[in-house]
Amino acid sequence: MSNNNRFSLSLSALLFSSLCLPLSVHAAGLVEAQLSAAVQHGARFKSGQLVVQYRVGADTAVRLQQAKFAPLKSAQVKFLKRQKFRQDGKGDLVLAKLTDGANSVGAMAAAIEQIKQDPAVEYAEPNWVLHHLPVTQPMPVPDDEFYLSGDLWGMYGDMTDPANPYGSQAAEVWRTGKHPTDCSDIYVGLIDEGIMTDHPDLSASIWQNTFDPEDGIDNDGNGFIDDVNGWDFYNNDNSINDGPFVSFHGTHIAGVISAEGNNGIGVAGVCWKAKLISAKFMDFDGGDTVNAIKAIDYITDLKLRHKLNIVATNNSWGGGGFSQAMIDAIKRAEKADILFVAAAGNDGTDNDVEPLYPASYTNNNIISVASLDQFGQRSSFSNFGKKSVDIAAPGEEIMSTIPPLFDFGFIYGIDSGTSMAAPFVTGAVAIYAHYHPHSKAQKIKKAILRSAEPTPDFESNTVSGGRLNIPNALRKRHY
Ligand SMILES: [Ca+2]
Ligand SMILES: [Ca+2]
Ligand SMILES: [Ca+2]
Ligand SMILES: [Ca+2]
Repeated sequence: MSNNNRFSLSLSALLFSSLCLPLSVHAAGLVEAQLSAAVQHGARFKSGQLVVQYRVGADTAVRLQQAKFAPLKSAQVKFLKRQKFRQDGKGDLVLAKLTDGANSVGAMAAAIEQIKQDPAVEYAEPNWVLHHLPVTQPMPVPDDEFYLSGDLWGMYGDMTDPANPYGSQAAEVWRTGKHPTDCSDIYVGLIDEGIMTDHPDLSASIWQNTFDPEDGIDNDGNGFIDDVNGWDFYNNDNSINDGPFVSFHGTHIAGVISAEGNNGIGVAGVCWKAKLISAKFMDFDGGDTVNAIKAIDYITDLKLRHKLNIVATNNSWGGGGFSQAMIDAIKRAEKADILFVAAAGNDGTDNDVEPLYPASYTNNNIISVASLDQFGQRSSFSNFGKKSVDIAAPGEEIMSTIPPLFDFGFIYGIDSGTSMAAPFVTGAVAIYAHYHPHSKAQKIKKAILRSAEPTPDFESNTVSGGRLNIPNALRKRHY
């Protein structure tokens, strides 16, 4: 050892001794001061419980029996670790429960001091109360009936109860409670059939156009008189809720995106109460390209005209031939920073070989979505495409909101198709925008695709190679 080292050692020894209080004088006060400081910082100890460490070789049992040291006299004692079973060269460790209690800091300090007077005691300390360390309190599991019953597999994650690793994991986001799961700051265009606007699980999610109240005048000058919830391009009127037979598909999709969660009824969508703007262009027999383009442009214009925070449109439809006019409309949406989420199609075929429009157009704002089932496999009906289908999402046996058909009265039902997979991604876009305000469309798309969970059935036949994982998309850095 060099002189320098010796010098520094003796210096630190000097510093140490000068910083320590003379124990004989201040010991009792010191223990109390330490306990007080801890308690002032929020620490709590179990009333009357002391953890006592005896020195090696101490005859603990005899000492406890003799109870020479007052606080232990009538204590119940439990051996936590016996010396003979220890490898660390220490004596017995016991938990003493003082029957006459020691619930104040003063009483606890006094008990510790008395016990420490026994030369066989190495140390004594309180049994501190410990707790887990969440960032915020976790949110309770949503109380929606079909969430609890196990029917909403598409919303579940690995860690939820009920669980499904192939679900979108949306419920893991709700569970964190990190952000309020109220997406009413986010707007989504539903380019589809109409929506049952008075459905109890959807009424909070239907957009109310404050710029054009119902008064027979086109107050906001967008060319549509009283478009209070959207516009019906099929019938060219302002009613988007034209009965169950022309709202089934649209209502089901609406529920997946933003049905109200934790309201005690029915289902929960990915992004609760995100505002749905209806651009109805289909009836039960479908629609056409011209009305689809009008619907796309209607949503784009609303964003530009009113600065509504419209982040995506959901497009669970397709067919027909190539249309440059539609590509141009989707491009106009892209310029307004609106993602265009599209169902990949239900023919079980390769979109790279046989394109399905609009999902197969090459616009950068399109996210084309395939369907997976609750066992993580590609639905047999789902289209795929290494270059032209982006990601998979739950699309089989999806429980959601429906309008009551015939006289059955059910307002929840199961449906399957890439039509049902697309709204999971649309919901994911919405919840991303809710968590990360002002994110650009391309950033959101990248986050969703790059965080896809690798899934064998989609590895070689989608762009991302996997399935939607919403918490991953929210969490990771994707650049
Ligand atoms: Ca209007
Ligand atoms: Ca009006
Ligand atoms: Ca109508
Ligand atoms: Ca609900």
